[in-house]
Amino acid sequence: MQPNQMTRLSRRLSYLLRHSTQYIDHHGWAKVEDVLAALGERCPSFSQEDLEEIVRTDSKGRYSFDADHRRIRANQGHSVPVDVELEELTPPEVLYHGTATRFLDRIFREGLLPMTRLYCHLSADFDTAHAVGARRGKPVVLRVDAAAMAREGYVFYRSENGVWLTKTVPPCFLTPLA
Ligand code: HQG
Repeated sequence: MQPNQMTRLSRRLSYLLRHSTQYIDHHGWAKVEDVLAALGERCPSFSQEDLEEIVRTDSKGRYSFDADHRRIRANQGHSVPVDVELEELTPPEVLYHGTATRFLDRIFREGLLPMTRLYCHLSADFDTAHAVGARRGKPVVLRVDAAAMAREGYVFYRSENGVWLTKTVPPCFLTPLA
C-alpha cells in the first residue's frame, strides 16, 4: 500500500476510535472485524496485516490491540466519553503543554481546558510539547507545576503510550517558557 494511502487510513482509524461512537464500546474497544469493514470501504484490499502495520508503526503508539487481537482501541485523545482504564499515577515534578501563542491570553484567564477532548494532554518532555504546539501556530511551551497540583489533590493519568492527562490546569500552575 502507498504510504499516503496508509496515512489516510490511519487518520480514518483515529477518527473511528476517538471521535465516533459508531463502533466503540464504553471502554473504547472496537471489534477488529468492524474496523476492517469500515476501512475496507475506503480501500477494498485493506487487511488485518495492514491494520497490524498501522498499529505497529504508529509514531505515537496511538492504538492497542487486546490480547487476542480481536479488538482495538485508541490509548488516549478521545472526544467521546469512554473509560479506557487509564492508570492513575503521581506525576513527575514538572510536565509540559505545547500550545500556540494566540491561545495564551485565554489560557491565563481560564486555565488549560480539555476543549473538545476528555483531558488536557501533557508531556514529560519539552520537545514533544513544542512539536504539539507547532501544530497550531507559533508554538509556546507551558511548564506545568505538576508536583504542586498533585499536592493539592489534582489527579493525573498516564496513557498506555505515555501521554500525561489531567482534567484541567488552573493558571497558577502554569509558566510560559519558549
Ligand atoms: C488549547 C495530538 C484556549 C490547547 C498531540 C490546544 C497531543 C485552550 C487546543 C494531542 C485552552 C486543544 C492533544 C483555553 C487549552 N483557551 N485554548 N482555556 N485550553 N487550549 O488537539 O494538547 O496526533 O485537543 O493548548 O500530539 O494540542 O491526535 O489538544 O492547543 O498529544 O495523537 O486548545 O493530540 O496527538 O487542541 O493535542 P487539542 P493538544 P494526536
